[in-house]
Parts: sequence; C-alpha cells; structure tokens
Amino acid sequence: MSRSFPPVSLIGAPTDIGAGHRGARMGPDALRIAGLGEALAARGIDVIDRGDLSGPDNPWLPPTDGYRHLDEVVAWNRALMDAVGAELRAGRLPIVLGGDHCLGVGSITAVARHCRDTGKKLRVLWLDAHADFNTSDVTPSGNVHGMPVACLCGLGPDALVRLGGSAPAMRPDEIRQIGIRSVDPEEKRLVKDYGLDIYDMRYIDEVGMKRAMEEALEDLDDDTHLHVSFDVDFLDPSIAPGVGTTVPGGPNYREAQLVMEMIADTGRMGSLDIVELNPALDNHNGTAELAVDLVESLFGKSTLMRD
Ligand code: Z70
Ligand code: MN
Ligand code: MN
Ligand code: MN
Repeated sequence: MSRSFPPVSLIGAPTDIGAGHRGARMGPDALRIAGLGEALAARGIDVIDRGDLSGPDNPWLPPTDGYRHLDEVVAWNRALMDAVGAELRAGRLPIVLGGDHCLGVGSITAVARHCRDTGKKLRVLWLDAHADFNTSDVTPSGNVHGMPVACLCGLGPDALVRLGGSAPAMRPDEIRQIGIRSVDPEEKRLVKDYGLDIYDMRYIDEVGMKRAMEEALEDLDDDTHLHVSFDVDFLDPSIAPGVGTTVPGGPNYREAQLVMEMIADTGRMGSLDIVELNPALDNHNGTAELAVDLVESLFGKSTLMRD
C-alpha cells in the first residue's frame, strides 16, 4: 500500500433524535455487522472500536418552536463533540457511526476546533441528497437533521451554534456539497444568501462526477484537514434503500465509488461521518454493506491498481 492512513477510531452514536423516521439508531451495529472494522483492519489500518456513546431516548414528540427534541439533540451532540475531539487530539481519525445527520453539528464543531488549535485549514465535503440548511422558521418538519449545515454556519439555536464555545464553527466557504437534489423552497433562498458551493445533481449530470469532484477538491494543500460527512441518502435509492428519506436521481454505484476514490487520492481525509443509515428500512443489511464497500474505497482500496 503506497498510502498510509492514521489510526482510526470508530465512535457509535446510536440515535435518531433528529430524524423523521425511527431506525437510524440501529446504524452503528448495522455497520459493524457489515464488517466495517474488519474491512479497515484488513487494509492494514490500526482500528479501535470505542463502542457506543449514550444519550437520551427519542421521545418522539411533535416540534416545539420549530424544533423536535432540541434538548436531546444538544445532549447527543455534546457527547459526540467531546468524543471526536479526544480522538483528534490523540492523532487518530474518528469515524462517526450514526445516527442521523443532526450529529454533523457535534462532529464538525470538534473538527473545526481542532483545526483552529493546530493551525490547519478546514474543508468539509457534504455528500447528501439534501442541503440540510433549514432553520426553525422555515423547516417543513422541525427535524434537526435538516438543519446541521445552517447551525455550523451560525444560523440556528444558540445551544447548537455555540456548542463548541466560539461561533460559528465554520464559514460557508469551507464546505462543498455534492449530490444535492432536494432543497425546500425557503431553504433555497438561505443557501443562496449564504453563498454555499453546491454541486447538485443537475450540475453533476451536465459536467460529470469527475469534474464536479475536481472542483470540490480544488485548493487542498498539506495544511488542510478534510472532513467527509457521508449521508447515505446521497446514493441513488436503487442501490441504497436503507435510509429514512430516499430521493430519486442520486449517484449510481460507479459515480459513488469515483467520489470516494478521488477523496482517497487527496490523502487529506482526517475525519468521517457515516449517517442516516436506517436498518429498519434496509434489505438484508445491503445498504450497510454498500456503505462499508465505499468506505474501503475512501481508504484507498479501489485505487490499488494505480499505485
Ligand atoms: C427536509 C427537512 C432530511 C435527511 C431528510 C429533509 C431533511 N429538508 N435530511 N433526510 N437526511 O425536513 O428539513
Ligand atoms: Mn443529511
Ligand atoms: Mn440527506
Ligand atoms: Mn432522513
């Protein structure tokens, strides 16, 4: 293997506290059962499974003031921020096993703080069908998994925006979103106002995944920490049915592999979230197995022939 990866720590965050369907809480075990840890170890990577974080149960209540379960969302994200921060300080690459995408707030807040402390630049790649840029005023659902990018950019409830102390955790110009094909009407206005760099499916259809990814990965240098936030609903539902919110017209198997291979080629990935996998909606754990297959490519598997 020509590329070497830092030691990896798996952190389970078994919750669907921010989601619109129950079941993402089973994501961590589904990824373990699909062999995530073994697959990375087989590639010569030092892997430790830290087990699961704990946090409040999902009370499954309707929204209050535009948020469902905000206190519980904050508790989970605080625990995750602490766990991810500890791994980064130990020189390890954290892989968050979600859990729904509200967890992106805690994970990326820890990553952003680590970048500030170590003088690194931050680049976030957000692989998703959704922009996740809603606010309590415009959300159609109150589900916080539709809001993490806005919170990280300073737009959201204080308890999430200020989770790491200094706010906002990141600037809109530090994130690139790939695969987007479902954005709510008011959310569209917000992403325009904030100037988010969105490689939506229309753009990917027109220029191809290769060029879209080259643009999204432009200007990475040795001082850049690349965080990958992989919402499994990024993938086309025909290959990944096991998610709460399927949206047709996503990347096919080869396009998804190319995304992962091009990220691996940068050699800059320093942290990863795998979120929104919902085993209750999956078919024989096939979506979890596909996620593991793609993560192997993120860690250099499919590029072996080019070494
Ligand atoms: C919608 C909302 C969302 C994931 C659904 C959906 C958001 N924009 N995100 N599934 N992963 O309710 O805010
Ligand atoms: Mn998402
Ligand atoms: Mn999504
Ligand atoms: Mn969902």
